[in-house]
Amino acid sequence: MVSSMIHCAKHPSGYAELVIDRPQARNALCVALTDAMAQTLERLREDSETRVVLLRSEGDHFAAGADIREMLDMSAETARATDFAGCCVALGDFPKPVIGLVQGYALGGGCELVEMCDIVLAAENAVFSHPEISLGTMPGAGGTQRLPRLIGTAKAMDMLLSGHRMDAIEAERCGLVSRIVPPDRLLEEGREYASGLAALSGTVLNSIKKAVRASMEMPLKEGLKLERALFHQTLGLPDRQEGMRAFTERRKPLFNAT
Ligand code: CO8
Repeated sequence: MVSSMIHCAKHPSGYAELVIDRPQARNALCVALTDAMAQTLERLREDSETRVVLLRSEGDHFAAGADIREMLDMSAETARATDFAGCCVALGDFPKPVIGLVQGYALGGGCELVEMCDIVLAAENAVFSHPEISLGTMPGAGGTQRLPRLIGTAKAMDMLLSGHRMDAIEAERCGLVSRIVPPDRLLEEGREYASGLAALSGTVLNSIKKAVRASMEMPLKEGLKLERALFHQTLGLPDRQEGMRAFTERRKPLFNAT
């Protein structure tokens, strides 16, 4: 059953808006919420009408991390048995582009969700931090693995070991954020961005995402091989024919027609 803490609305232009809605607890990521998010993402993964996901939160803050009250008495055995934090794989492995909109705090598990997004639009008041160390724990949904790949070891160590809070400007400068926007423009800019991407070829968007993600894991030679294979594949796509034909006919291409 999908929880009321997660909403999903499909937009006719081809993107889905996935909303974390638990502002009274600063969008803390309790298990019911992350399970619902995983279930929704599984659906969107298979949904041919959804080419892009826009992930955002209600309220003044993106997400204050895992639910500390829920974790208070959790034993290591329970965490292992329930694969606690494993549900975030659904976002980390999502094959279509994900745009994250961040306002206010993105802390701990909230910052890890941001690290799983492909494009991050941050409001000027966004703050990113990994305070797990101050609670006597550590990231469990990819923070120690994705963050250094995104911003480099020096900056990642600074955040992860000390809990250093990064503002939007620092986060953009070091590569955690794609663009900074005024808080009152965040949603509009996000929707425009999502509509723009959704009008492009879904198949090719996914191939680009796959190739860029592979660059974080593969040696250069293997990554280049993968890129070439995916590039060659695009030559057989109706979308590629449409894109190039539209260019020669001086009109706007109409992608995703098949
Ligand atoms: N968990 C549970 N409840 C929370 C959390 C949280 N992480 N954050 C805020 N809340 C609750 C508060 O308990 C409070 O509830 P109530 O009104 O019932 O007392 C309500 O939200 C409002 O909180 P504040 O009064 O503290 O609100 P402020 O606006 O003053 O402060 C902050 C907002 C700065 C976000 C502050 O609440 C805070 O520091 N929260 C904790 C942040 C944190 O330490 N996060 C790390 C958690 S550990 C983690 O994320 C490990 C990740 C592991 C994998 C994750 C898989 C999903």
